[in-house]
Amino acid sequence: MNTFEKRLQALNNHYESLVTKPNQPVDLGNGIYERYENPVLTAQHAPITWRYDLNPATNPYLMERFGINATFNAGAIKWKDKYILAVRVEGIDRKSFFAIAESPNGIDNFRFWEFPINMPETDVPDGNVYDMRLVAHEDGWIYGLFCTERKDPDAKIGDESSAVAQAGMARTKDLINWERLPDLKTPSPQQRNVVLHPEFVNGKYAFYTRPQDGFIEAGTGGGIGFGYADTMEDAFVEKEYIVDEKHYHTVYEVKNGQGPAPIKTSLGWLHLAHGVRNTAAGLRYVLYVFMTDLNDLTKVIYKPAGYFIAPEGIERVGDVSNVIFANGWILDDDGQVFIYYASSDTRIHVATSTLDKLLDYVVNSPTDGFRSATSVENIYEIIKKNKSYAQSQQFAETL
Ligand code: M1P
Repeated sequence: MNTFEKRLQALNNHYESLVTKPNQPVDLGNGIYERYENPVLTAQHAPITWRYDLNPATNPYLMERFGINATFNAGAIKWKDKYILAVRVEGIDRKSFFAIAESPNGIDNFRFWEFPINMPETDVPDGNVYDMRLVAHEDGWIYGLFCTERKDPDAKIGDESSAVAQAGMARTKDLINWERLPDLKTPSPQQRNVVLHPEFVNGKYAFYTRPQDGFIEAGTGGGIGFGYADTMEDAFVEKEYIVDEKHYHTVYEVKNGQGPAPIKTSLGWLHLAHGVRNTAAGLRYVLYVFMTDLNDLTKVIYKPAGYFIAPEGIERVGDVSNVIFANGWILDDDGQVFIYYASSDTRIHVATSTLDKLLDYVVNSPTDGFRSATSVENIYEIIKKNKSYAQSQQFAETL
């Protein structure tokens, strides 16, 4: 075996052991969901055939020709019995694109399909595309809504950072061939985290939006918005109703955004969202959960205080540290829920729970009273209930 062949064998062995590594739940957890030992996808999961020219004549040193920097923020769907992620893959050139990865069980053995998604463009080419939400709509299409970012045409000379973010939209029947639709039009100068509601609402398509003034700053915008459009072929949301606002001294004081499309339950629509607060160390992104009314989709009926998932351990470190972001979850027929969350814009993890547990969490967790005193009251409530339960048990023993 020559040097090229030896290196190729080593690369293949390393790759196979990485993608087939079993994943196990870790420690006690909080009873609401379980975290897992390993991320489900990392940059190293990108296929060798994407990264290397495997011809010894044209790549005698078997060098990486196209480096992958990160895999994160994935849309998710159960499709043909497979757990499918539409992954934000970021090259070392900083451009993101989408690629489908599938797993037989949702917690390990994720493998990318042979080719990344070849997403068609509109007349205005995308500078960067990311964070796809996959939705199987009741109209029969699978939609992918994502952020399309382009250089701000009004940026001052020399400003090579300012950008405009809008909601790109595409649809597919096979997750391979995509029909690009015009970008969503809304009253807001910028949009990110736009998500399609899976059902028609009064015969219209419905969208979760995130109006914002600037590329980073929500400004006078912010909050999770909601609006309707007559068609997907030229979708225009005329008015955005704010469903869930930013709020002072919470985990979503700077901005927030809808995660994946909400899950319909007997009690209401279950939402997963991200909230952002400011700290001396920069922005901190966490996930939170809330529920909206089955009949009035703009009405929040349950909302536990604080975060649902925050970065822990190695999750806290990455390209954009202290970030947890999720735009994909899957509800299985048996009630298992797979939450795909990315840490620090670098890698993807799974947390598992059940619909029953998530409903218990969203209904029975204390709400935010927005003051330290109300948080103490919430603890007092729990302690008092525990004392009265303990007394009732002692009483029962004396009978
Ligand atoms: O870097 C953290 C996240 O920042 C953005 O989220 P938001 O739109 O709420 O500011 C997105 O670019 C997201 O991809 C990224 O993970």
